[in-house]
Amino acid sequence: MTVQLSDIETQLESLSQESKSAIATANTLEQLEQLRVGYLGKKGKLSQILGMMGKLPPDQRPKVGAIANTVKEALQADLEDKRAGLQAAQIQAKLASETLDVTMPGIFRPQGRIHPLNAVIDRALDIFVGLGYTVANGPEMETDYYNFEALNTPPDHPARDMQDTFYLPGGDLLRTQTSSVQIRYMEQHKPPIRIVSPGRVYRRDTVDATHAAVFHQIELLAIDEGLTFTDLKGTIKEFLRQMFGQDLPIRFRTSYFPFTEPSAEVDLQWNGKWLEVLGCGTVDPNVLQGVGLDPEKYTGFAAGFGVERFAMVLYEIDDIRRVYSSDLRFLRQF
Ligand code: 2NL
Repeated sequence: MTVQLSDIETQLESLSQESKSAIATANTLEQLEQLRVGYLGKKGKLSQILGMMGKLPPDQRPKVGAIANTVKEALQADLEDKRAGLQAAQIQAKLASETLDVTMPGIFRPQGRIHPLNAVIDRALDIFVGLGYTVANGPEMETDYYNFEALNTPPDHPARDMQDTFYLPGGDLLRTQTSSVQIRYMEQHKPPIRIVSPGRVYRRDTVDATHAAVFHQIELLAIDEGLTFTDLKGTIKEFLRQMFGQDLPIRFRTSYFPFTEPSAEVDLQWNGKWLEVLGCGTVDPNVLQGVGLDPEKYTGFAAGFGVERFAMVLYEIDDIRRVYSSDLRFLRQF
């Protein structure tokens, strides 16, 4: 079979046409590479056509060679143009997909928040730590000794009544105050002592708007040589000033606790009314003696207050039961 020059020319022409439109419609770099192999590869269409050149008379070969070269160069140029175009488009698409629109509205994420009781505890502890106090914790289940006896509370004291205290089978009880923690601390540490004890306490109160059977108390205790009632007054005044964010009028009223002598209750003027906010006093010598401290050498002061009461005053909460309701409509207000 003979090969005509015009046949090869026609084939080269149609290869040129066909490749142009094929390259134009390629959508990906992978497709383009397949086209390159198909046209320009070792077994590609161009090679196949050139293979027929050997069957031409020698004088006709240079002309075909020249045309083939032109077709090849045009093909390479088209492939390169398309490759550059596809690559640019790929980068554009990547950039577009990764664009961050900083003006878009944010996504709402419901946030947890600090419970009002914890907010009061955190604030109070921060203030006392700022005054040099250490936080001390202890058990909620106590013996009669740590809850009452070591606190100079006689066996016939009404606080020991079954009506007021949760007794456990076996004679232990749920602590009615965190003073028990402070007795334990004094047994383990030498003065100077400055501690603050937050925690849950238990009373057999009838639950109403201002009483709960389980509530929270913070007590502070300072023991050192030469501490006076004046130190207590200054400490309480500074604590209340920081707690309420302003210097409110306060007054100390004589009171009685088995574990302090003298004892006082502190009132604070708030929205035109006197509110009782804490109890305090000079540590009774019997309490010091009980933990092995010489009352002739050491003196101390102590105070205690209810966290719920502070929360109710600070956040204007009308019913203590709301504080434990876990009602999000209530808790979200703080
Ligand atoms: C209140 C106020 C108070 C204390 C707690 C205390 C602790 C030790 C020694 C002496 Cl270890 N006192 N704590 C003192 C005064 C008041 O709490 O109204 N309690 C019934």
